[in-house]
Amino acid sequence: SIEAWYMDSSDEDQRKPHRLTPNQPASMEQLRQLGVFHWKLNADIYETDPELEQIRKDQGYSYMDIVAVEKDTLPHYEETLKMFFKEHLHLDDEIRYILDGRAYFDVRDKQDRWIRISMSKGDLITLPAGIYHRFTLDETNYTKAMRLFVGEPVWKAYNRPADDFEIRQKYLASLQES
Ligand code: KMT
Ligand code: NI
Repeated sequence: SIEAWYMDSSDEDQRKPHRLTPNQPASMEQLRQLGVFHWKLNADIYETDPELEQIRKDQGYSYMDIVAVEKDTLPHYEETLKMFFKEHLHLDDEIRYILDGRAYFDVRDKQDRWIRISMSKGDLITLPAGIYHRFTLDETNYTKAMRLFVGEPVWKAYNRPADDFEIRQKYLASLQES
């Protein structure tokens, strides 16, 4: 499973872990209740991995591309990272598979507290449409991620507040049931 924890509220370097003292872990069950799902795969064989194939088939992830998030290869690196770290939502699920390096995905829990999810090579995560979240590199400053999508990808992000979207209301309603 992946490690996740509640964040402190300090504004210092987003790439630091920002754990509480003492550390307050968030469990996989808590993440599931927020609609966040996780698989651990063998990223060394992603090009031919039957497990990944099966997930893509089952979930309808027809689209995929690969993005390296590092200073020398990602166009508009600083700007893009700033954008990724602004709290936002999407109208579709966000599905990311870490092929190399590390990264953090932060998601809001039901009480609007930040949970930091530590992702490294082999971690595949799905964030539900309508969840407020953000993304950052950690202090190693490098990750390579596969982006998956059902059908033609739509990357548009809506920064918070985006509460009037139907998908946001639908997401909130889904939390009531879990
Ligand atoms: C998003 O919308 O939060 C992202 O795409 C995060 C970066 S994935 C390399
Ligand atoms: Ni996003």
